[in-house]
Amino acid sequence: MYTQKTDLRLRQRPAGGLPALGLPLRSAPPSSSVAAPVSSPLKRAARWSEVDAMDKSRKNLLYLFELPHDPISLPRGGGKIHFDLENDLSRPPVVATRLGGGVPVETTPVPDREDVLPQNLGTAASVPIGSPFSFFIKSHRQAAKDLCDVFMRTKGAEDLLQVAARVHGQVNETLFIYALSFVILRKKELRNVRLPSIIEVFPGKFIPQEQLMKAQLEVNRTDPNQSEPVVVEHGLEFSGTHLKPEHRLAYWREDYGINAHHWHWHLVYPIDMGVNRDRKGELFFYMHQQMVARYDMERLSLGLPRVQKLENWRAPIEDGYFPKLTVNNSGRAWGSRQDDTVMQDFLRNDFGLDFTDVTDLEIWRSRLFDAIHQGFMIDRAGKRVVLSDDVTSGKRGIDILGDALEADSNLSVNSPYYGDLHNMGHVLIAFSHDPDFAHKEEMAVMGDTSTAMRDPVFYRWHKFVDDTFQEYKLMQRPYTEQDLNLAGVKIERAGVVRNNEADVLHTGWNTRLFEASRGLDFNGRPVMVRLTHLDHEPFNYHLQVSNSGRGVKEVTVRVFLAPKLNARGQEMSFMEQRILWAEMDKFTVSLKPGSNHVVRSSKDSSITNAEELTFRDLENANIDPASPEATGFNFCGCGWPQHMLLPRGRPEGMPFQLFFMLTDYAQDKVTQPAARGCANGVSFCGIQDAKYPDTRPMGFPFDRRPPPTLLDQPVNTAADYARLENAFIHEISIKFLAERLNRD
Ligand code: CUO
Repeated sequence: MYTQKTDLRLRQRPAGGLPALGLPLRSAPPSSSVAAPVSSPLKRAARWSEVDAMDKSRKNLLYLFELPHDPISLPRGGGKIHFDLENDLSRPPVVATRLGGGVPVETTPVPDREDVLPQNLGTAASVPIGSPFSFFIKSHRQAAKDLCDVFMRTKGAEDLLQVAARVHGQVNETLFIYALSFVILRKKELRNVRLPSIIEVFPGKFIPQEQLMKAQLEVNRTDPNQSEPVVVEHGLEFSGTHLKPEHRLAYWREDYGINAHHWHWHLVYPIDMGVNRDRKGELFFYMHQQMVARYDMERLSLGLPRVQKLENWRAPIEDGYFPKLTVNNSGRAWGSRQDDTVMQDFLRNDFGLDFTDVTDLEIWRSRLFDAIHQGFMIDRAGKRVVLSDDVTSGKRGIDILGDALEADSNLSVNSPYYGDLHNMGHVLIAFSHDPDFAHKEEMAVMGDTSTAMRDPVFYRWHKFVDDTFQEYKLMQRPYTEQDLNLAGVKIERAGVVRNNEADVLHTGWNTRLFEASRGLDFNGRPVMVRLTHLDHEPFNYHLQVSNSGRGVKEVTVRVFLAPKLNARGQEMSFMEQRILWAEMDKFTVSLKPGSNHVVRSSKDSSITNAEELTFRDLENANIDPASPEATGFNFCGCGWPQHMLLPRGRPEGMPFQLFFMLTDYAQDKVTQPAARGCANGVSFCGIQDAKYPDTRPMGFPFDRRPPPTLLDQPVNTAADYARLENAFIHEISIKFLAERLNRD
């Protein structure tokens, strides 16, 4: 139900957590200690006005993310910001009425320029405005590349602002936001610019049409001069009823944070964009494997069996999905899929994509499996490319396989031969309701990285993808005692503490406000949406570690979580539990000789992103990037949402196991220059412009089958790894408190 409220507090930030952050992050004043020619007051003033102008341009970039479906000349920032386009024939008359309402308006003139004429944008305009954009579709990727190239050619914030403002309205809205985000993340001079949450940019991709309509009706009903926002609620009903068992997980699949994370991940690890980040193919495997593991933990919490891979592409897909979302602001709906729909050959002519048959997917799969079992791929010259994770230089096999399976056609060792399996799987599923365009239906949510995780079939598809990677991983030799052991350090005890209580963690419902009126126009009125989501009470890991050496020892602490019991209520073998282990944290500590007490907050997890940044956060903050408190902000929105760090568990408590392992940091360490910026959620997102900061294969030590024996005894369960002194396994309970969660 919608209600009108005046309470506009966004969710409270955790104590000692991050203060508001935003645009512009002010450049530090020129340091007096730097030897520089003495400048006159006039010159100094000129320099400061340049700095101010740069800040203003950076700040105004934020407003290019507002109202992506509306003309750029429509006022933004609550009516305070206006882009005034020279020779803008499309300028709507409504602009005039919205300006000059007593609010001081900051106008940015946008002159006409040649380089943004349609003929200079390559294929960027080929994706229709008002329709979905899919990074899984090759022609759309090309359009994105062409637009990113135009934006990348700009020089500085002001130039990008001018070019982007002129391109706005000429290209597909999602494509525009994608390209703008891509460039901001990659241009050095824009390193301090932060992206607003994708939820506020495209509320229609996160909030069902019904709620948005309620907000519009409420806006229409109330006094137009009222400045208080309309607030609508969304949750926990989400997209279906519990008649279907799968709907019990809708709160998880439709969570705003995991979908925003997935959008961001594909933005920072794009394919076919000429981006070759360190271990990109391997991270594609690992990040998606971990998402499936977390989905399985949630399923087991609800008494549902683990997800089944989608491997027979000729059989009906049992579960349909009806997203109830709209593609644009004219109410066009995303495609939906009935129960028992069968994947079919892709025969649409509206995407500039070659027709692709289910048989093509089957052939690519078969070739990939041949490569996995033979231990090599064949490159375009017919040469063997060996697949092995035991390499001393060059790419690991998992990385090569990831590039070929995802696939990145520039990085795949043989793109015509190994094809485009994972991407085209998304596409065939996303169009299975209208594969030949007979019904003129839109793409379904599986086609968009910010919506795909809503659909139950996403996990079945990715379970198949992961099983293919696991087939490869099981071909690798098991780790030896030497690989797993670390002499001289011993975990004496380890566990978790929440609010002075040991080993019992709490989950439940919390809410979060987003400003829907930043992305959609509600007659210029503010509209907030209150989303209900899973959350947990923060906790600390405690480890008692002894170092028997004479010197300080630097170690990597690896922390994993998995359910103790399977869906039948039985304890799991090592192999059954192996790919259920979810990484919770990974960090480095220096152990002094003797006894050490290590405490680590759950808020500092190596997989999580602190919080989605709203437009308000970005507008209100003003932080010097050189200040110590700014270091916490050096991220770019990638990372698993902190509120989804724990699986929900059960009301009566559910047994989980924590697994801790210490490894030698001297061996794990990656030598690289200190990186600034975009360095949180590193286990899932890496570090921008730097190598992935851990030399071990991702998922170590659970990425391979165990050795038959360890310390002369058989290995049957994960607890057998804990025979090593540098490892520890510990049982905890996770209790689901629903509305009774302590939200302080
Ligand atoms: Cu992220 Cu299939 O790669 O969704």
